[in-house]
Amino acid sequence: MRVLLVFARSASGVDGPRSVFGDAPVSRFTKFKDSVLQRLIQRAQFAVPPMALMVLSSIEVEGVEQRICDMRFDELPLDERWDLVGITVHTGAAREAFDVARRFRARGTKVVLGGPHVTLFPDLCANEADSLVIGEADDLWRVVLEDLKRGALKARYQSDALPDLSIYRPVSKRALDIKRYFTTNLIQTSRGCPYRCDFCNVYVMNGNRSRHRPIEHVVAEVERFLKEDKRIFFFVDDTINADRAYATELFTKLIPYKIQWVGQATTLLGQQPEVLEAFAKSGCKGLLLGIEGVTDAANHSHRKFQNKENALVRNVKAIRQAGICVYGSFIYGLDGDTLETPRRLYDFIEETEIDVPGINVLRPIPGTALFDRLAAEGRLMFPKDDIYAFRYSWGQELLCKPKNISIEDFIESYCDLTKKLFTFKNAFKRALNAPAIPHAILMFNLAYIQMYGLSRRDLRQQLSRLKQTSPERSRSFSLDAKASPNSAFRL
Ligand code: B12
Ligand code: SF4
Repeated sequence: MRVLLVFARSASGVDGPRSVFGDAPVSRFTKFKDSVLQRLIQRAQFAVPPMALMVLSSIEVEGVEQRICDMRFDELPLDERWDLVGITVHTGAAREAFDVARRFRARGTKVVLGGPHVTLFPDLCANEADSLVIGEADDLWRVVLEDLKRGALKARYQSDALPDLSIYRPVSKRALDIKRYFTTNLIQTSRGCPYRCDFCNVYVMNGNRSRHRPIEHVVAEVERFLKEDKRIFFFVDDTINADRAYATELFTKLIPYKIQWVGQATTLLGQQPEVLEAFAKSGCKGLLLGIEGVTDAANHSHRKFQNKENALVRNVKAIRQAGICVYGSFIYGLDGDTLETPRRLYDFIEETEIDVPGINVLRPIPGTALFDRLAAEGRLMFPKDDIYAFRYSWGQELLCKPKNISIEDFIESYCDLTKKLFTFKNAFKRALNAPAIPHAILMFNLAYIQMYGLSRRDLRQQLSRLKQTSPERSRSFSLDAKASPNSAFRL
């Protein structure tokens, strides 16, 4: 039996930044430059394989052959015969995923959907598939494939408990075209998160505590992966240092393998010397830190309590001093933010010498506590019930009204901040200053000149469209400053 696993690309963002206002007039040169850079950025920067589909295609069932179609690279093989098509559905790319489902179903092929959006909104997905898999599918996928063989596919698969991660489940790369990716060494050591930031839903989908794979399984995976691909490793865990003892033991055991790796950690790492040392010695070259806001007021307004204002600068500096580059992930537009925030973000980035700053706009993902709250407060700028309205982009559109800043001031201050941060001079300065992987730091910063330029163009386009819409619409989005000071932020 032949099973195809599909990863759909999103409308814009890391899968290749494109304007979300495609019909807005731009010069021919800009059009050409955008399309060249879009392809370059997609290939060079973020092209890692979809881990969920690696996991599913590693589950072996006799008589079943599984293939991956990554739509960032491949055309859909619509004319081949498939016994089942499985599609991973992310909320911001649900439109694309459902479109793929419809095209296969129109040809009589059975479709099963899974992934974060299905886990969060099974009822909204039911009409788009023959079968749904709700939640983590490590055990359920085998059941689906066995049922397929028996011709007895069920409408829903869901288990009462989260999968037991202590079971040995080796991840294989056999369904991947290894060469096309930036790296295929993706490893997940844990699932779930002990925190509850209101703009996130990891703790809802994967549980509110960390569950770990046994250390020996992870070490064996590193050893096996190294035989096929010697490139950098990406530990996809959301908070790789959440469990200090586990992280210290795991990465100490990885020291002899002399790998290079990147991952995602909390800022508390700066206060965990033993973990930091194990990370640095085992080849950690860069970490994404979810800093979000630089004040307690901003972070606490979104239930992010683990980042303490008075420790943030020290923690970031400690991590960089250990030889690890920092990708600082910030959010502008948090409820505690004011027009003073861009200057504070800028000063923080200068003081800590963060290697790659990422300035995100607050995005209410459906299914998060933030989404529900903003919907109740009437601050969403898209229809609550339109599941297609929320799409992944690169901060190119404002999706909710900031609490203390008018939309106009917000967009202008965002533009000023990102213009000042992402320049050729800063890109080279950050690369020269980087504690490790200077080429990657340069590449990221250069790509961001283009990507944030696109965001500015699109946000201004959104603003001018908002101003042109009917009086009721612009009044409901309140373009007039409610509580914002008059002085727009200028650097
Ligand atoms: C690694 C990662 C990335 C990487 C790699 C993405 C990639 N190419 O795979 C990078 C950094 C590039 C990235 C980018 C983005 N990401 Co991301 N990312 C993650 C992260 C941390 C881990 C995902 C992962 O690999 N998990 C491991 C696999 C094994 O687990 P899984 O994906 O949950 O899959 C299981 C089940 O869902 C299910 N399943 C999944 N697919 C399918 C399909 C079928 C057919 C079946 C049966 C089952 C099934 O079975 C799997 C095994 O149990 C998650 C957070 C998290 N903890 O999940 C966020 C997460 C997936 N990302 C998210 C977001 C928002 C983004 C971005 C939009 C960020 C941005 N602003 O640009 C982009 C979008 C890119 C894109 N098109 O997907 C959100 C998605 C929310 C949602 N409701 O859809 C998450 C959940 C984080 C969050 N805070 O909410 N991301
Ligand atoms: S943002 Fe990070 S720390 Fe907060 S709940 Fe999500 S995964 Fe956990």
